[in-house]
Amino acid sequence: MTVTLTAFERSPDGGMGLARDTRVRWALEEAGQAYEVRPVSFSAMKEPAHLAAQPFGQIPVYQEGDLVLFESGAIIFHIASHHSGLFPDDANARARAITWMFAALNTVEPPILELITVKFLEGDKPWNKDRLPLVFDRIRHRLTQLSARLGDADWLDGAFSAGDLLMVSVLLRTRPSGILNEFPSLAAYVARGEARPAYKRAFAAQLAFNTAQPAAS
Ligand SMILES: N[C@@H](CCC(=O)N[C@@H](CS)C(=O)NCC(=O)O)C(=O)O
Repeated sequence: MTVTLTAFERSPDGGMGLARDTRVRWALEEAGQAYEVRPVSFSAMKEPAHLAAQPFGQIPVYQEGDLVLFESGAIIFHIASHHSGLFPDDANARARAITWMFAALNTVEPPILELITVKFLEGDKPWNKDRLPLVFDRIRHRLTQLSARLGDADWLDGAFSAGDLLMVSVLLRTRPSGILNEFPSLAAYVARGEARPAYKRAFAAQLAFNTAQPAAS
């Protein structure tokens, strides 16, 4: 069945791979599932047709026949559940991989998103210079804990899983800040994720897509 992924017509990051369609592309590549991409403009994202699929007017949206999904975590859970390679066979190990998916999205990503908000949406606010160091400290705290848990292992719990895919994707969003350089083991963990052939294909595809589109007006 054809899988269609809705992505930014032109990502604001210009193809750095930080928009959330990249993590879904990566999961699809790991799963060996071909997909098509449907571009959506910022204005069309807020129109009823898109809101029917994504109630918050965002990307990504995943379509597979009659099934329409939003939320990158739920989409990757669905892909991992229906293909091999992203969840371990053992039931307990699978439950732990799912735990890491939630940890990536619920515990590690929120302070990273705060940084993006502070930098890009609240940059002109008078309190911005006081808030920025607090947000950096919250990220540092989480990265210290994550780094302690990872230790010198390659992946968070045995073999690479959807938990690592989401954790690496979330950590990549800190790259413009440079904060990952303070955590060499996490930087190496992210580099291992980026070195996976499936990630490379996903990154190249989103880059080609974002650089091929005409500039947004
Ligand atoms: N929790 C959602 C977040 C989706 C999200 O924030 N998407 C961003 C792009 S990465 C977006 O569409 N932003 C535009 C907007 O919110 O108007 C998910 O994981 O899919």
